Formats: sequence, C-alpha cells, structure tokens
Amino acid sequence: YVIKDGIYSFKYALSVIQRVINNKTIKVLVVDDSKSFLETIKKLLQRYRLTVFTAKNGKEALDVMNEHQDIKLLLTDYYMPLIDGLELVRVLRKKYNKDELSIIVTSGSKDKKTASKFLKYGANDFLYKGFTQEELFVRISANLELLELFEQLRKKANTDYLTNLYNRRYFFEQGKKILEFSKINNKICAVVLIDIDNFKIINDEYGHDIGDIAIKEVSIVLNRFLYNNELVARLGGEEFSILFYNCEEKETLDKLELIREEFEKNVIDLGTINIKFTVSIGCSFNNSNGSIEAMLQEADKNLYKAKDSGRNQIRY
Ligand code: GH3
Ligand code: MG
Ligand code: MG
Ligand code: MG
Repeated sequence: YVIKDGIYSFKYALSVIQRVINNKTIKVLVVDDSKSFLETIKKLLQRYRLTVFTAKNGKEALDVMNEHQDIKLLLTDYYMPLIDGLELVRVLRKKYNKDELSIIVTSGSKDKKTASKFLKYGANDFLYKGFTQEELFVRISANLELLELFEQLRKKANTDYLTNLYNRRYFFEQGKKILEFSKINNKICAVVLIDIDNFKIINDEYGHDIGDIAIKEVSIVLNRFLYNNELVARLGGEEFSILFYNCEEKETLDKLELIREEFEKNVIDLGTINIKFTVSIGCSFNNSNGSIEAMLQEADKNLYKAKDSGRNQIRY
C-alpha cells in the first residue's frame, strides 16, 4: 500500500493536530498485519508528535488497549489473522463510546459495502487503502478535534463555573461509583458538607460580587488542603461537599479541623475592605453501606446541628 503525498498542502489538518496535541500526549494505536504499512504509518504519525503503538492483528490490539486505557485513536485494517478489524471494532465499541475512542478503518477491500459495514459497527471513519497522506491527516484531525470538543463539553458539564470545582451533578455521579467501589472493597468513606456561616450578611453588606469572592476563597482553601483521595464539589450557593474515600475517621476529622481553623484565621484583603468568615461542617462516616443520598442527608443533619450550636464547628 503506497501512501502518496497529497497535491494540496494539509496545513489545516496539521495545525488542528498540533493544537489538539498542544503538549498533551495523544496515543494512537495502528493495527495492521502488514509490517511495512505499520512502519510507514507509524513514522508519519510520529512526525506529528502522536505517540504511536502498533499491533499485528485484532487480538494484539485488544491487549494493547487493555494496557493503555488512554489510547484516543485507533487506525485498523480489515483483514487480519486471529481477530479481524470488524470484530475488533465490535468488541471495542462495547467498551468505549465514540466520545472516548475514535476508530478509523483502512482497508484494501474492493467491496463497496465494506465502509458502510464498518460504520454500522461503530467505526468513526473509513478510508480505502491508496489514500493520500493529506486524506489521512484530514480525517485524523477531524476525529481528534471531535474528541477534544467532547472533552470540553464533558468538563463544562461537570464543573462549577464560579469556582472550577466539580459541580453537584459530577459529585453525585462519581460519588455513587466511589461508594459502590468502597463497599465492595470494604473501605471507609466520609461525606462532608461545608457551609459558610452568615453568608447572607456578606452579600447584604458588600454586595453579590464580594460574596462570589468569598465563595471562590472557599475553593482555594479546599484545594490547598485536599489533594488526594477526595472528591470536592460546590453543591450550590455557599455550600460545598467533600467525599473522602478510603479514609480514617480520626485523620479526616483532624484535616477538617485544620480547614475550619484556616477559615477562622483567614482574612481576605481586598484593598479597601477585609473580609472574614467562618464555616460550619457536618460529616457522615460510614463503611459505605449508605448511599450517597443517605450519607449527604446525615451530613446535612449534622451541619444543621453545628449551625444550631453556634456555627464555626464540626459535627459528626
Ligand atoms: P447560615 O450561617 O445559617 O448558613 O446562614 P447563611 O446566611 O450563610 O445562609 P443562607 O442559606 O440564609 O444564605 C445563603 C445565601 O447565599 C442566600 C443566597 O442569596 C446566597 N447565594 C446563593 N448562591 C450565591 C452565589 O452564587 N453568589 C453569591 N454571592 N451569593 C449566593
Ligand atoms: Mg490486512
Ligand atoms: Mg450559610
Ligand atoms: Mg447554605
């Protein structure tokens, strides 16, 4: 299979690939039973700083995919020994959606039905062999661009606009999975609610924009204190949630106490004014028999107790 250079410049396609890659490692798997085809494609893709893996057939490809879960793009041949391209696409599509893995099929097949067959099985794109370099790169860039858009969309859907923390949706979705996993592995989890005390006063006294700065400050402090084994989100308003997984009760409470003290000490210097506030914290510890909803409910009850007993404290 000779890959001829395109007559047209493929500047655009290359610029898209460069932009999408932009210092990220994009992993591509090329699957073909022709060694020379693999080598040619590999060299081409490497020139554009894609990280290239190769496999000689579908079976090998599945092994490589298992080993490197973050492969974003698969280029596969049709006819190969052991597991052919069609079966490979079928198996992979059960595991990876189109927003996670792009599949481009290249085949020397002369059958006009081959392309539609692959597309029906979930391939993103199809190229009859004999394609030009330009065609290959245009298709690759289009598919990478789409993956990037999905990624941006996913990020927006899961992120709180004001603080850049995760949002409520992500907290529930991910929290459910984490609790299920923890239950199976018998790990202790904690669900924690943190709420700014008398936040209304800040809003009323200084205005909504300053209120927003206070909310952002909470995220800054939480990011400073929490950086592994926790899922941190803004549930809404001035209320934040943390899911600690695989934690120790004492250790978690100590950490929360540090956070509570930090707010107590913290002064936000805004030049003309200084802002101070405290937080109340409600926790629910569980060896994960509870659902995320049940644990949040208990944390909320404890938060209410903390508020009721004078604020600026932790209840569990
Ligand atoms: P407590 O100590 O009992 O928690 O009292 P509080 O005043 O903090 O609580 P309350 O729930 O009465 O007030 C929360 C306020 O937060 C009401 C609402 O207007 C405000 N708020 C909700 N979302 C935002 C936001 O995104 N930005 C700002 N600035 N204010 C918000
Ligand atoms: Mg072949
Ligand atoms: Mg409040
Ligand atoms: Mg509140």
